[in-house]
Amino acid sequence: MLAVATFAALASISVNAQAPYKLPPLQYSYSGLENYIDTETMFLHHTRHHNASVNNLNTALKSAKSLSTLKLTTLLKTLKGKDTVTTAIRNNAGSHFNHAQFWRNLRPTWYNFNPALPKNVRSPALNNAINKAFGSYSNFNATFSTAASQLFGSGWTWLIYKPATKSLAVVSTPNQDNPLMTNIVAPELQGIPILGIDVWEHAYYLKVRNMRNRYIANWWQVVNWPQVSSNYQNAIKGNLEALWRQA
Ligand code: MN3
Repeated sequence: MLAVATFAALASISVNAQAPYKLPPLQYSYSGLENYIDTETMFLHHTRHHNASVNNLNTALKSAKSLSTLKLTTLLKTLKGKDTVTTAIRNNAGSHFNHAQFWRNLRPTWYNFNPALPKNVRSPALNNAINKAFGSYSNFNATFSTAASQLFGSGWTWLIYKPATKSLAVVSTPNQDNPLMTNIVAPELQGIPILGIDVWEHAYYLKVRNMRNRYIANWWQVVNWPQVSSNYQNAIKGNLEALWRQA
């Protein structure tokens, strides 16, 4: 009996490899993006806002056991329905992916002065894809910034890879929705997110008050292009979990 019970426990652990979720640590200090994104904003955003999403997701998944065994990206793709539990999972699973990728897509500017770290440049493949979709990097930057600036209320603006056309696009999603949510976001907003900006006021209000455009301009200064280039490769390969998880 003991052997059977032990086997069952081990099986259950491997099946439930995804949930409960944990708050992933930042790969730099809370003060690492100072002058662009301030320490207090980073601390509260990570330890309060993102952490609350992780806790709320784990709570909601207790009422949806079959979803707790899915990978987060599979969960986002398959999630369907408007009931209370599904809505809680939608908001918090979206938030968990969105924030986990957001932190990873940023890096301190002092990294640029450390020759041991990769230079903050886009891969040739990503540059080519940006040029093909937008004409130039500056057109892409302007398109993305305008979309982020004009997003009404709270949400995210994304650079997505569209597998159907093998091309990049800029889209915005409300609240904590994510372009992977096949049954929830509109078809034209669907794709694989490789770079997203959080334009909820909690992401910038402490430092720049209502000046979202200043936040967007600051955010560009700390985008981690080697990471976004890697995200692009993983999007092409369909390695969706690699888009948010720590290696
Ligand atoms: Mn946020």
